Amino acid sequence: NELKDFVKGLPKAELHLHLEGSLEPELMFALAQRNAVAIPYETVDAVRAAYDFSNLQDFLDIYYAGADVLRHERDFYDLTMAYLKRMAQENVRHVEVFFDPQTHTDRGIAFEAVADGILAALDDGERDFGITSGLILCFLRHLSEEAAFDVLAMADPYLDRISGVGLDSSELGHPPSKFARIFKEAGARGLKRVAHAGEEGPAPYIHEALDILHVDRIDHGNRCLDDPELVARLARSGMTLTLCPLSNLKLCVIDDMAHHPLKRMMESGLHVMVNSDDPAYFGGYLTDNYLAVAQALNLSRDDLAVLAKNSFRGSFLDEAAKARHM
Ligand code: ES4
Ligand code: ZN
Repeated sequence: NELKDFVKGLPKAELHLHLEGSLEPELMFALAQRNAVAIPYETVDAVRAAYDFSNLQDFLDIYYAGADVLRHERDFYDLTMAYLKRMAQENVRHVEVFFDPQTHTDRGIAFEAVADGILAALDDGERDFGITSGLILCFLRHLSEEAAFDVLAMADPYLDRISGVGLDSSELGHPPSKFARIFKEAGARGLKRVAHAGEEGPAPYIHEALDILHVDRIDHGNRCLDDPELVARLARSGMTLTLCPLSNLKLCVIDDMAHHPLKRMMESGLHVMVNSDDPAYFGGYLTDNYLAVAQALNLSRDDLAVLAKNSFRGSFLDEAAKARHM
């Protein structure tokens, strides 16, 4: 329909996408066969039926299990290329994608196989589709800060190809302050810093991400609305919040898309933008996420254009490149 064509046609960037969360059941089956890995599902439909979550941890358990089919450099290449192909069809011009190296290195997969596969696909995605990209290395917050230092050491030879570090996985009980030293080290090495905060965790976790981790963006950040002073601070500083509407619905962060805070956040002067988070698990890619909030919150075309502009404004592109997209 018309609105769908409008959103599809808007030049967009995606800044909150976990590559492992773009693993479609079809590719999971193909890789399971190629690598002779057993998976606990009979059919693609059975996989999709299992994607029924009541909170973040429910999802994470299934997401980490699914990643077990990723074994070789080529698997990471295929995963990344499938995502980029899809983005090319939706007029996505720039992506900054997350990967979770610990999910793989802890299973005995070499960091190099993961990074080389992803980076080769990102290069080919720019060559074939003109999609520019950044790669963000996420630390798993349910693991120790010491383990995060180990993964940063493995990434050392790749740091010129990594834009920044992030923080993801189980939020409650694992506040940003747990990672103060590793984020300081990452900053000293010239890396950008982002962190999931205020998805399930409370507003003080967003304060910690700002004051202790010195983040350049907040991933999710929904819960800032509990703290009006925090909202004012985020608005004043022009901090980008990477919202993920379908994710919030699937993980029961909201009970109905009509209750999604995106519109209230825009009205409060927050720099929000739209993302898909883990599209293979949450039932939609970037355009689907724009459409879900557009319909549920009655967004105007101007609102949607602002969201698309914010997606470039909040990116790590240089100012000249941003200007070309906006
Ligand atoms: C994630 Cl939605 C979400 N939250 C936290 N960590 C994650 N890793 C992948 N998706
Ligand atoms: Zn996320």
